[in-house]
Amino acid sequence: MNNEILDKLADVVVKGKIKEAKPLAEQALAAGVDPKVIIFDSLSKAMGSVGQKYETKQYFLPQVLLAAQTMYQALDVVLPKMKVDTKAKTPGKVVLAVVEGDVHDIGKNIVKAMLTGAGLTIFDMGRDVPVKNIIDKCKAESAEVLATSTLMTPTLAVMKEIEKVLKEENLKSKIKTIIGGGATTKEFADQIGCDAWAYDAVEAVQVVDALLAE
Ligand code: B12
Repeated sequence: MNNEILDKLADVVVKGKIKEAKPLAEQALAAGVDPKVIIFDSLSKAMGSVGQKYETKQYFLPQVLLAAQTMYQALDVVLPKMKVDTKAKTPGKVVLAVVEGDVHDIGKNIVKAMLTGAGLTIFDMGRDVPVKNIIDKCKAESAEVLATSTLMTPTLAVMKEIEKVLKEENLKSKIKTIIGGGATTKEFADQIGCDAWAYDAVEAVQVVDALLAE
C-alpha cells in the first residue's frame, strides 16, 4: 500500500503532474511513511529518472523544469515533517550556497532541512551565488563551516576559486569547508584542498558534525 503511494508519487514527479504531488505526499505522510523515505526512495529517485530521460533526449528542459516544480510541491509538505535522528553534537554556524553559475537547488534545500533539523544554524544564500558574497557572509557571521554545492561540471572551477580565496585571506584555519552535489567527488574535494565531501544530505549531517567537533 505504502509502496504503491511512493511509486505513484515518483510517477507524478517524472510526468510533471504538478497538481497531484501535494495530495499524494500528504497521503504518504498520513499513511505513516517516514518523510526521509518519501524524499530519498520516491522523490529523489524520480529526479534520477528525469535526469536519465534528459540524457537520452526523451525529455527536454521544459519537462525537467516541470518535474522539478512538481518535486518542490511535494517537498513543501514533506520537508517540514522530517525528523533528523542524528542531532549535531557540537552547535555551529553553517553558510550554505549553490555556487555561481549553477541554479540547481533542490538537493541543497534538502541538505538545508537536514542540517537545520540536526540543530545547526544555517545561513542559506540560495543558488548562483558569487564567491565574494559567500566569503563575505562567512566572515560576517563568523561561520565555522562553509557548505557549497554544484551539479554541473563547469562550475567545479568556482569551488576551486573559493578554496583559493579562503587560503589567500588566511581563513582556512577558521572555516571548514564541505562540498557536495552530483558533479563533485571526494577526490575532487581532496584535490582542491576542501576539508570534506558528502554524498547526500544524510551523510552531510554526520560529516558537518565531525567537522565542528575538530
Ligand atoms: C532538475 C534539473 C534541472 C532543473 C533545476 C531546478 C532546480 N530548482 O534545482 C532545471 C530545469 C532548472 C535545470 C537546468 C539546467 N540543467 Co539540470 N538537471 C536537473 C536534474 C534532472 C535533476 C537534479 C536534481 O534536482 N536532483 C534531485 C536532488 C535531490 O539531487 P541532488 O541535487 O543531486 O542532491 C543530493 C546530493 O547531490 C547531495 N547534495 C546536494 N547539494 C549538496 C550540498 C552539500 C553541501 C552537500 C554536502 C551535499 C549536497 O545531497 C542531495 C540530497 O541527498 C539533473 C540530472 C541529475 N542526474 O542530477 C540535471 C543536470 C544536473 N542538469 C544539467 C544541465 C546541463 C542543465 C542546464 C545547463 C541545461 C541547459 N542547457 O540549460 C541548466 C543549468 C542552468 C544553470 N546555469 O544552472 C546536467 C549537468 C551536467 C554537468 N555535469 O555539467 C545534468 C546532470 C543533466 C545531464 N545529465 O545532462 N536542471
